[in-house]
Amino acid sequence: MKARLLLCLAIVWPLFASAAEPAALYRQHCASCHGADRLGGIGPALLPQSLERLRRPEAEKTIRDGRIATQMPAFATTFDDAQLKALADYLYQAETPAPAWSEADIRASRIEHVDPATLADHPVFSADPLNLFVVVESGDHHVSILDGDRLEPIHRFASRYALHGGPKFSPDGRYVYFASRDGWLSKFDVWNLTTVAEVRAGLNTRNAAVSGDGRLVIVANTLPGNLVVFDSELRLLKTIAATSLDGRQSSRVSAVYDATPRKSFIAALKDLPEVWEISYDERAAPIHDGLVHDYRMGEAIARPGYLHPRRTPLDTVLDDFFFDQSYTHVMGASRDGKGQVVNLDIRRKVADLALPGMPHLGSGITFTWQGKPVMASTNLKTGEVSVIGMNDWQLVKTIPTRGPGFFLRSHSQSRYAFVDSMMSREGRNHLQLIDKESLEVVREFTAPPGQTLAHVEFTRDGRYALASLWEMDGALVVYDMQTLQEVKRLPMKKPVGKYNVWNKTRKDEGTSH
Ligand code: DHE
Repeated sequence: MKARLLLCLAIVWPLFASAAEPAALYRQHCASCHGADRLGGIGPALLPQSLERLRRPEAEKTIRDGRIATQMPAFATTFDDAQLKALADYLYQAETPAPAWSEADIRASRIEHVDPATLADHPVFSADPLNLFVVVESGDHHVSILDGDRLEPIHRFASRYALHGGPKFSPDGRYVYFASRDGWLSKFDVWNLTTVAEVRAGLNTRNAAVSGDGRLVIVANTLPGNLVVFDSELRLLKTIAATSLDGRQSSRVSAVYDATPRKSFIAALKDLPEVWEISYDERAAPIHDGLVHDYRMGEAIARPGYLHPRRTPLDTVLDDFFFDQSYTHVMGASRDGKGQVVNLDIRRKVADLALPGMPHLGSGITFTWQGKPVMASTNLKTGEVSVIGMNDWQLVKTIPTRGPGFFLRSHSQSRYAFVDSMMSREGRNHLQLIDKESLEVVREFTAPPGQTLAHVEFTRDGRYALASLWEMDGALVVYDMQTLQEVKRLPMKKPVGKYNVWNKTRKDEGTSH
């Protein structure tokens, strides 16, 4: 009898041990850097939402081998294979209940690195402050500032872990705001080349937007599902929960963008088919928390009110979207490939869009073709660029490309647009040049097989285009847009994106806003 009991214990015990082990391993080896609650510390957050971009084998490799140029050590000799796998499993499991990030947490996280009163009110360098480039280097989580005339770096600094999306500028180009996937919002003073303040707006963030007057910054979060509004010093003004009208269903936020001519932010929700317009026009009703109740009871529907969402119901959710140049229409798409046009004035869908696959739409462009305004977008599933007329929303042309692409980029002064093939199985090493008049691919730039060439931004005059050789020992590759020849290379650590101050603050039609 005793022998049978021991045998049972021998079989069952390892199950208990392995169930308890990963959490204990995490506490012992990971918590000091990544936080006891997995919300991050000097290392990034280790929640399933934060790890969405990291494939399981990559996560295991990182635990085993560490990460070069960071403080993440290698645990190959600390954990055996079973422990390593169990720990990786544990990291991909959601915490229940889901971790919270309250207004008090947001306020407590704010860091003021510099007293703004001590900063110069003019650039501390001689380069044209409106022709600078901000380059996000995800290889070692740094940002470089380039002089756009000399095409040389003038400054480099460490950023938060995993910045994502385009950084957003104040209208005069002096400040730039970065959002990290872990929810950190950083304000950098470009004129003084210094980070001024930071705040953690959420635990998992989609993107950020700056109001047209530069007075407000808004962050769209997926964890918790909300929008968080700050003043330009990153002091919390308001959180807006992304919930249904009756408050019963909550959602993640897909993205938020500024619509300067409307004096509002436009947001879409990932789990609710609604577009929100959040007015920052001070002539709208003042902030008054009671309005939330008024709103829910239907009273405020015709009057959005300052910083209160006005909802436009849709048939399907929007995962991402962008605008026509007048900001009357939102052109959006859902993950299942349903494109639609929403008129923000009459507040309903006015057309379907022929966009196959889910576009990385924030990277769509608009231009004039044969006297007509058109939009163009890649999509993440098929190798083609769709060009659609914005008068009748009909497909003008489908341009076949090397493979599914992420980014489309042009400039109002250039007849060309660049498209990559980042999602192609055959290779991500081609950038193709589309002639905006003939709507044909007219040229190709190629990196060695196995490398990635993607994401372009033009200088303020459209004369040069800077592309990313998206490798750890990568580079910015500069093309002369008159001769279409490579003229320069600047070494960079996986430069994911670059943003020209002039193009962004003037909202050039060829770039993202
Ligand atoms: Fe992005 C912008 C969504 C994956 C690099 N990406 C954006 C924006 C959105 C978005 C909504 C616009 C935000 C803005 O600028 O305000 N991205 C998504 C996704 O839904 C998707 C497919 C899955 C996800 O994990 O979120 C996704 N994005 C990626 C990547 O895998 C990329 C290539 C590498 C990375 O850094 O994660 C990537 N996204 C970028 C970049 C921009 C961006 C470089 C800014 C483009 C610009 O020129 O403005």
